[in-house]
Amino acid sequence: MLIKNKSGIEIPSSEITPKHIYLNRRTFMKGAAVVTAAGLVAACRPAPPEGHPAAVATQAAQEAAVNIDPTTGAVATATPRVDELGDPWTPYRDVTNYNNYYEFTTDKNDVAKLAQDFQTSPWQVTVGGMVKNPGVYDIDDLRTKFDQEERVYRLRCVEAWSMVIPWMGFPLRKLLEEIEPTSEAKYVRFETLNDPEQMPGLRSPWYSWPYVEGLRIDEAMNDLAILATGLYGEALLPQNGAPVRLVVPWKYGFKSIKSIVKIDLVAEQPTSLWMDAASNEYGFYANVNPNVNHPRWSQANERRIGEIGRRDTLMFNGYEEQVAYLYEGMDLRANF
Ligand SMILES: Nc1nc2c(c(=O)[nH]1)N[C@H]1C(S)=C(S)[C@@H](COP(=O)(O)O)O[C@H]1N2
Ligand SMILES: [Mo]
Repeated sequence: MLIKNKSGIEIPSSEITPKHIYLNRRTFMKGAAVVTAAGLVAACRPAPPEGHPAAVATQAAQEAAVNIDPTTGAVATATPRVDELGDPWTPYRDVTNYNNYYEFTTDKNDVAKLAQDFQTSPWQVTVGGMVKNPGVYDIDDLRTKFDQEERVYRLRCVEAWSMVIPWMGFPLRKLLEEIEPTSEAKYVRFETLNDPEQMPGLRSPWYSWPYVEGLRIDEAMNDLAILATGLYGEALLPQNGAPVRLVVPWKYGFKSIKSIVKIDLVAEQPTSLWMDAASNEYGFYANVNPNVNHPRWSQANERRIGEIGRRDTLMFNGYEEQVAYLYEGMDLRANF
């Protein structure tokens, strides 16, 4: 059965999961990580019969919740493969095969193929504008100068699907501290490579290329904002924005601009590609907010890739505690 929502978008009823079921699933996944860690230590214990809750839990955990060495079956590390809410990492094949990257194509399932020969080396990022120390950073400088850390973040696309992605990268703040914005600088403006030879999507006349995004300086200084150079412990693939892209997990995915070649500190609020394309639909802030709908669809819930059903969308994508201070006193409906 298809259910039409207010804006006329059809959602199969099978995709709508009651809250208590997904909350249970979440608790289950948390438990599953523990079950497996214990279960595999006692490796000789007889396996529970197939279909038995313990067997299901173990299998689910093996697939999603812990690092298993595929050859020996041993737990490779004790790190559970879940985010801080207990949500499992989205499978690598989904993270690397279901992408938005309009410079290549608007078809999410075709980006990986069209981007496979994209040249990400040599690569330089020009950093300037209102800063004391402008410069050109080679991608290798960015990788070696700044300690790379793993950050497991939810990515919520404005189209109402989401993933959990283990990024590798470093806080954007570290770069800003090095280049020292002057007192006139109020925003950070980012630009993606604009190379029609390599990016067939740039032929589309609907967008004003290059892809541009921006953050207010205090947002850019928040520890959650990172420049990512890898995911799942490996270098980024072209479809995910290689060799370096922004990740701002409390904002809709389109703010997380890919394949950056230019970063400028500026005084005026930058106009992003999406604001330019449809200012009534995409604002500068683009904070994930279940209470403010997109003009054409609800933002109240989302489809987590790899899951059946839908889950409630969380304020600031679940990062309210870390970022709400940035917007105190602001009308989030007007500043959407
Ligand atoms: N340059 C550029 N960056 C981009 C996009 C794009 O089309 N071009 N798409 C954005 C959107 S809409 C989303 S949801 C995320 C998707 O990131 P992923 O494919 O790595 O999951 O990238 C964002 N960054
Ligand atoms: Mo998106």
